[in-house]
Amino acid sequence: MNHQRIEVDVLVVGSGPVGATFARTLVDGGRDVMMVDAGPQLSSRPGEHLKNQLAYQHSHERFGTLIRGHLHPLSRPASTADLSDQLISLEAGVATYAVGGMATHWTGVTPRHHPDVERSDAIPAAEWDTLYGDAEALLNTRTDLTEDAISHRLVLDALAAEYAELPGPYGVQPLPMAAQRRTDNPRLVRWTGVDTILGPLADGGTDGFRLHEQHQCTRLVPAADGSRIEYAEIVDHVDWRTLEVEASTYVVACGAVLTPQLLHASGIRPPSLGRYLTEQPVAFCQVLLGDDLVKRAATPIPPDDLDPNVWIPVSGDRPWHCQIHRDLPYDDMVTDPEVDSRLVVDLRWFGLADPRRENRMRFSDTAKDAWGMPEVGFEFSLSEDDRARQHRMMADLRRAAAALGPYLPGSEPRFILPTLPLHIAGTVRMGADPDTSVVDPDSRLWGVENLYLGGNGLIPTGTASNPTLTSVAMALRAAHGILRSGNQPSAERRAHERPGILVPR
Ligand code: KBG
Repeated sequence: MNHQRIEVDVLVVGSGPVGATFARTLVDGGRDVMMVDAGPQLSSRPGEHLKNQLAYQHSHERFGTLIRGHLHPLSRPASTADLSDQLISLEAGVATYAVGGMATHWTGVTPRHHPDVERSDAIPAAEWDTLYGDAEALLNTRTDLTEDAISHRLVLDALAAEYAELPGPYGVQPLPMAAQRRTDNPRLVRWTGVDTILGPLADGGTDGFRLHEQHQCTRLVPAADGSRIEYAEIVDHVDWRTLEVEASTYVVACGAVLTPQLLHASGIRPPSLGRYLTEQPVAFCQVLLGDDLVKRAATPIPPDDLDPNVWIPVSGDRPWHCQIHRDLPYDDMVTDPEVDSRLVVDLRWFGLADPRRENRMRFSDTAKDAWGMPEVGFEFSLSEDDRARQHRMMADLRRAAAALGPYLPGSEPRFILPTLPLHIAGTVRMGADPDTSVVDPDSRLWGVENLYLGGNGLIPTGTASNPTLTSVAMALRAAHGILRSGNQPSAERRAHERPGILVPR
């Protein structure tokens, strides 16, 4: 195998929405950026949403079959024998290895997190509005995607009447979606992918930016005193060679599981690495819109009507996120050809689990996964408080369903064991205390002056809403911080930090 040494300003590991946010911001700020992804590029424009292809626009089933092949198991499946009483299990967690990461197939649901119930105070409260606004612009988040769809209107009105007591900002409303109707053909939707975030960088030919598919970062090599990263080892699976990439700044944004895995593999093991893990329990059912409801529409629902996208946000005494839409079928679902799919609606309620230190990932020092990286496992349970909340959430799901119509036979209310939602967070959490967090409020790893992390793993709080918008907002803040700081840690910061997170290899 050949070896080659490369120098860049910034190395970004991981090309999902968060890695792309760093890349775009840093290139726009004049930095020379190399972005690598272990997975392949699946579309001609890098990281495009695969549902933009006509073949998948109008069939959840066909699209589900396609992306199932892109979901790689993260750990060896545990016996399911003892899972009957669990609202959630992580053993079936999956990751996407592809340029664009999960944005090659995501639902695009991009709500802001509730300021008190969900948001972290690691970032000053006054900054969130601007950060969210910028993140929404980058992701092309909007609330008008399905405004003229008939079933959308029916669902919106029926639920607004049912939940009339909810105050304005927390009442029934359109779901914020990172997607837009095409203007050249409004029957089609352009879903936001990483190509959207990269903007002109996705067209190629931009000085100062290169993106390499099938380039796997296997190790960050720290200096002997652990204070900085000296280079990164990248295995190029296309030309079968190893690159040593020397950068002034390293950004690792390869998901809430693979990011701590890479740190562990590199001997970088702060005390909270992989701990305080959270995931969202999901209550789910499907209904058939009731006859009385459908009769309220002035015209019949056309066969190619877009699906509804309706939201009831998290609020103080309702710590769960509600989305009423259509999405990929779960593994246990079989489509009944006799059912009129225009009338089927999914109700997905996402719950919140409090961060607890004992909920964690484990890394093996002997067993390797398919990528030659330390095999991961999970220890995760819900507290009594978490469980009580989820059962209240389930009762609320039934309330909403009753306002829409009968349950689709076989799809009655139940808790979903993941693979999805895949909203694992907290594993490299942000905070003000190096004992209980992995990165500081600038997203910089405590004690390592040139290593920044990004992604859902940084979210330190229990959350119920989809995390991508928040992670992109946090990445924007971090990237602007890198540009401002010139990446020189202050004497004050150095004094606050302690060495010792580096485990000798
Ligand atoms: O419905 C989606 C949801 O929007 C999401 O964010 C999560 O990742 O997966 C759900 C199930 O497919």
